[in-house]
Amino acid sequence: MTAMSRAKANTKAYLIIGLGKTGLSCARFLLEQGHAVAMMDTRKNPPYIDILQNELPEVLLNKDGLNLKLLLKSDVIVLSPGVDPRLPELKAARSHNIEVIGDIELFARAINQPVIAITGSNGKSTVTTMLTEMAIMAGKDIKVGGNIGIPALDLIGDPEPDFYILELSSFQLETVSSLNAYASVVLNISPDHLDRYEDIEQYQKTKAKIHIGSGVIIVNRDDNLSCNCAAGFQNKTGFTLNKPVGNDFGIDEEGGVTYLAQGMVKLLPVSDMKVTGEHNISNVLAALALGNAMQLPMKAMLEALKQ
Ligand code: UMA
Repeated sequence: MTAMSRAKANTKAYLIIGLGKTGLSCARFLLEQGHAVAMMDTRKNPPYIDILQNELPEVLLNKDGLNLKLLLKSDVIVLSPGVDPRLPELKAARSHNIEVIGDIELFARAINQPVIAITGSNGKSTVTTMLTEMAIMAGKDIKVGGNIGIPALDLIGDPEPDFYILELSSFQLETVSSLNAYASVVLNISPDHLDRYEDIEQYQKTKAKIHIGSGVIIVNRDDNLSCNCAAGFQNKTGFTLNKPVGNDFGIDEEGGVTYLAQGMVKLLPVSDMKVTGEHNISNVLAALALGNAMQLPMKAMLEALKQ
């Protein structure tokens, strides 16, 4: 079954909240699947209103804030990442057993090919870009999107790529339950977006949702909260700015030269890479660990780093 035809099987009344990039991608996708779609936005002038009215005039848009009566008429509510799921109207909808999901959950349910999922407080766009370059160098057909700019649902089409690579924010992860990424990483966690979460623990638990499933988990051994996210999972590979243990990725030295390394194997002198700076070495190690989980040839990955 293709990604498009699978979703067509069973039509429902969807209410999308937020007419930004994500909301528009959800409306296009759900209409294409034959579902009934309505939209709501708390802004008087949502950014994509003209495109919606020209391209999808059949979609009713309510701009008077969150209207509980309309919310309760829907089968499924799709939240844009900028909308806080703790809003009382959304709590009320959930208490009426209305499913509240986001675009990444819709995406996960529609696709058949593996997803590589990347989150973290810092460096997620850099790692996404590095991994993309490595996969292209290895000759893979990939599609890249998510928080980095292209909404995930805009990546869907036939034929599907070898891999989807998604940069995911904590906002996007709040409404995900069945991503089951082929490989995933929480690069690091520092206090961020704490207006949206009760505390750092809740923020960390939200980030940890990226790992739910049976894929390979990449863990930053130098970051306690990244390690906490991976607790309880078995299939793990680590990265560290220290000497790596087992099959982990890290840094090793010989004859005064610093190398990227996997376990005992020295891969490439750090000075041969285009990128510089300690945080970027950590990003490179994370990208190598993800690429390794994708079975990308090491030679191609290192070539990408040199270029
Ligand atoms: N908004 C309202 N009322 C609404 C809906 C939205 O006031 O009813 C506000 C939000 O609070 C937010 C803004 O409108 O301030 C945009 O929200 P949105 O959810 O409509 O955003 P999109 O245009 O769909 O863009 C989103 C991501 N934006 C956010 O998460 C805020 C984009 O990430 C992402 O590239 C895009 O989806 C495609 O996946 C941007 C971002 O700032 C780059 N991300 C944050 C970050 O990186 O720190 C998380």
